[in-house]
Amino acid sequence: MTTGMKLKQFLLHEKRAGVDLSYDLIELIHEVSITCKEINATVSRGELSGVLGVAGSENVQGETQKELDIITNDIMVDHMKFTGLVAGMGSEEVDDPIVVPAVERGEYLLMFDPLDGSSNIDVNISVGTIFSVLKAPMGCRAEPKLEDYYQKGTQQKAAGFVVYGPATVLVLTTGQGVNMFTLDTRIGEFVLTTEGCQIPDETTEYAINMANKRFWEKPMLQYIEDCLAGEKGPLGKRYNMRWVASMVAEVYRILVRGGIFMYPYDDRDPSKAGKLRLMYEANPMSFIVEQAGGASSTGRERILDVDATGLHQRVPVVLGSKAEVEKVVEYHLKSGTEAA
Ligand code: P6P
Repeated sequence: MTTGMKLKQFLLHEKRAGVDLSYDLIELIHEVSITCKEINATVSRGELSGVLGVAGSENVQGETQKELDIITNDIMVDHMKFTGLVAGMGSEEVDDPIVVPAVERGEYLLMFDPLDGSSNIDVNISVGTIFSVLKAPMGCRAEPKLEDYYQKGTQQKAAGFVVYGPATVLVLTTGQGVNMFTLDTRIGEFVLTTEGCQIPDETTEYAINMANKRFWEKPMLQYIEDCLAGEKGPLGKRYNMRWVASMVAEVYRILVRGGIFMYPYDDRDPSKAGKLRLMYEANPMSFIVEQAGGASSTGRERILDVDATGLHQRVPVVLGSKAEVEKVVEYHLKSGTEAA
C-alpha cells in the first residue's frame, strides 16, 4: 500500500522495488518539488502578494511577462542552481541556457516553464509549473553546450508538472507510469494520492481555442467541423468543449477523465510552427500523456520523436485520449498536406 506515501519516500520505495532511478534523480525531483511548494506559497497569496500584473518586459517569445513569471523563474533558478544536481537549465523566461557554477554542476539538465498559463493569474484560474529532466551528455565535467540540450523527448529521464488549483497537485512520470501527489499543506508534503493514471482511450471532450479557427490548416478545420456536427456528423457522437488557456489544467483534466487538447499550427505567424514550446511544454506533457496510455502528436509526427533544434522551438500539439488523437492524425495524413 503506497498511497499516502510522501514523494521522496515513494521514489525511494520504487528504487528499492527495482525501478531504474538514480539517487541523484530522486533528489532532483524532490528539490523541484520544494521549489514548487515555494511557488505555490507565492501564487496562492493572490492580491496579498502585491506582485500580480505585468512586469513591463517581454520574454524571448515576445510575450508580456507577468511579475510572477519572473519571480517564479528566479525561485526555480536560485534553488536548483545550488543543489549539485543540474549541469545547466533552460527556462521559458530566459533566452539562453542558465549557467550553473562549475563547483555546483550535477548530472542533469532541467528544462522548465515556471508559471504556465500565467495570463490567468490575475483572474485566479489554475496555473502551473512544468519541468523536464534530461541527462547532461558531459555530466558535471563541463558546462553544457547549447546542442547538449537538443535531445528528443524520448530521452527524458523524468517529466512532471504542478497544477496550482483548488488543490496543488504534482503529476510525475519517470517512465514507470504516471502518479499524482497532492500537497498536504498541514505537513508541507506532496502525498501520493493517485497511482498509475490511465487516460480513457475514447472521449467526447475536446479543448481548443476556437478564436483561432480562421488561421488553422484544412485537416484541423475539418476535424472540428465534424465534432460540431455531433451525432449526425461523420464522427457520430456529441462532443463537449473546454478551453482553460492553461495547459497544466487541461492535461490534468485529461489524465482524470480523458479528452483531447489541441494547439495546432496556425498561419498567424508562418515562421512559428505552433504556440507551445517543445522542450518545456510539449515534451514533458507528451511523456506524461503517453505514460498514462494516451498519445501525443504534432498532427503528423509523434511529438517525442521530434528533433530538437532550439531551446524555445515551437510545435503544434494534439494530445490526449489515444483513439481521438489517432483520428486527428488520420485527418492530417489523409489531407496529404505537408507540415506547414
Ligand atoms: P491562448 C499559456 O500561455 C499557454 O502556453 C498554455 O498553457 C495554454 O494552453 C495556451 O498558452 C493558451 O493560449 O492563445 O488560448 O491564450
